[in-house]
Amino acid sequence: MAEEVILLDFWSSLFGIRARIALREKGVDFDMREEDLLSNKSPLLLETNPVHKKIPVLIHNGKSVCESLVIVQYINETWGRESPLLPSDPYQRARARARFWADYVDKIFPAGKTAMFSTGEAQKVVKKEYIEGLKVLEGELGDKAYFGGERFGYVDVSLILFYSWLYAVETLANCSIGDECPELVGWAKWCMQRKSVAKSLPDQHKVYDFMLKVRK
Ligand code: GS8
Repeated sequence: MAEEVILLDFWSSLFGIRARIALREKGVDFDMREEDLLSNKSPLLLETNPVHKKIPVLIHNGKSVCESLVIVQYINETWGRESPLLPSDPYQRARARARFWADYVDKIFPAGKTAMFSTGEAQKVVKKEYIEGLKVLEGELGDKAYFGGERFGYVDVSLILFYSWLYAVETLANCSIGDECPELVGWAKWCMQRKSVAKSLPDQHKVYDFMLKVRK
């Protein structure tokens, strides 16, 4: 029986990006369904994610999985075991390289978002918080090609979303992440060489135009 894989998504969604990349890394064909998040969420979204009512939702042969990091783990365990996104050692999987850092990304990201939508002193504070968080990640990356070493994996999938917002954050929050975190931006450009990433990240200028509209 052919598999049915549906991703409820929204083109500029940071979290949708994670699911898209993981599916493409594993070579899974999927039907990406664009949701109207502002005014008309589909009955399928409300039914499959009744708690948060948010995208992304992965529906695999009728069974739904919510929350982007949970979705990436599900994809990793379901398809392409010969090309894992997470290490096989439980300690490495939990703390040292993977889940801890993916969780850290989710903790610092709201500051980047707030920096685009605030002004004055408040903006200075969140901008500093965001850039400091990115610097911590840059330190963890060190001189490795990817967060897990030689292999593109879970933390890369979790963090690369920051690159699609780079231009918007730099312009709206008046800062240069490229100057502050050159190694991290270099890593992002390196990740963009992968088809799975290039195909899944929205254009930075399109995201900026969208953020301007949202800001208004
Ligand atoms: C966040 C999903 C989310 O915020 C995850 O999947 O990792 N922790 C979750 N989704 C947003 C779109 S992306 O900005 C969403 O669906 N928003 C609609 C709403 O809040 O009504």
